[in-house]
Amino acid sequence: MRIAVLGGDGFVGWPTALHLSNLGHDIHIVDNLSRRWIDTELGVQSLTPMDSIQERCRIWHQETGKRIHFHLLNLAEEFERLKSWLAEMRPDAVIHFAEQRAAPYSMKTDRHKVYTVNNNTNATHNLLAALVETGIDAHLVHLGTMGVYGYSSVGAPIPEGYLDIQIETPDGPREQQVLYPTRPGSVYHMTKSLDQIMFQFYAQNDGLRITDLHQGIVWGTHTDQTRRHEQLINRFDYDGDYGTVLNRFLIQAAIGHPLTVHGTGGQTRAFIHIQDSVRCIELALRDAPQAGERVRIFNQMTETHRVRDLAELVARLTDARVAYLPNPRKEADENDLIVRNDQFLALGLEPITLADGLLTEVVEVAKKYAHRIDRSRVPAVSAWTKDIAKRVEHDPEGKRLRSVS
Ligand code: USQ
Repeated sequence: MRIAVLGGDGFVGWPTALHLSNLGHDIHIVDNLSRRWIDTELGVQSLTPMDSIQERCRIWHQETGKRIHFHLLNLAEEFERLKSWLAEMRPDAVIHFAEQRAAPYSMKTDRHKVYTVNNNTNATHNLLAALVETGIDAHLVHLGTMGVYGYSSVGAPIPEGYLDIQIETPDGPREQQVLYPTRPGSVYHMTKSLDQIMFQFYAQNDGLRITDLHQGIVWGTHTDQTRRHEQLINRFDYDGDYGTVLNRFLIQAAIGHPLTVHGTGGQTRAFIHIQDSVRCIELALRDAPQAGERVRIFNQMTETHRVRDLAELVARLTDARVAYLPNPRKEADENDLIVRNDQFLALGLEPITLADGLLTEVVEVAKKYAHRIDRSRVPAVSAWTKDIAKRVEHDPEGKRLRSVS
């Protein structure tokens, strides 16, 4: 298949492009390199040394003889170019990762909120409108998030996208399936909730064939392909905005930084290893819906864990210290989470779990590149509201206190 990977320079996009190229697909990465610009804005860099996208593609060709093509294009702002590009390339499938994906970044300031909404909703809508206009019958696979469901304890398993409901009508009760009510916890998560409505409309109105993957928190860094050459290495974020919780704990442990648990650490979240993430995308691609079918929704996760349990697990493995900090986010202190993921299991996914020994691999990677870490960028300081901002901990290591004593 000819596959367009939109956002193929990112944390999940890059290993997905490699995985699918390895399987023999003709891969075209479309990216505006915004993630690299955001690193510059924030004054941080990936823990792992990441080459330019052109160099990465060159090394892949040198290693495998396969080509990955790169196209510089801004999906959210260059609608006409997107349309002509699609008309020329006519992909069989489009994988859409091209969105700003960090909740803390989306909550930093009003400017970051506006950027995230403009970028994410325009990117998605431009893509949908361009597919209709060019008449391309590509299977669109979108990277959504488990966060669209919200994290309040409901006491029942979260279904895969749709909720069975019963409504009272004058003729008696009637069964219906509706999109699971969304309850986003950040501006970023809100944009993914808006995406769901756009997908529903375009599938119903224009017969677009769409799969939405509600992904949990990705952990790990290497996949079978990124391991093949030092210069194919994946990016790996540790900073307070882009680093995600389990990867952050593992990196913090590697550099002797206290593990930064927000609040009581009672938040339960869904997780998936990066290797399973790329495998799920392959499985979803093979199982395309027909035109006229409703949006197919998968929960792309393999296990759930409480944040403090993860911190304690990492602390046991590495002798790290756990620091319970004021939570910069507005979220439930404690929640339960049970999630259905039957569809991927039925398609043959064999989940990699935390028990599989890969936690120490991440610590080893972090130790190798520890010299690239700026410790001052480790604390998570983006606050969800102005009131919360007053209590954010900028100094979990207590350096300021030590310097005056
Ligand atoms: N947390 C800590 N300490 C930290 C960092 C985070 O306790 O140092 C807590 C947060 O308060 C939160 C939980 O860990 O309760 C998860 O935070 P996260 O940064 O790992 O994940 P999140 O902001 O939800 O976003 C990430 C990805 C996003 C993806 C989402 C999947 O950045 O792109 O959509 O995970 S999910 O969480 O299932 O919605």
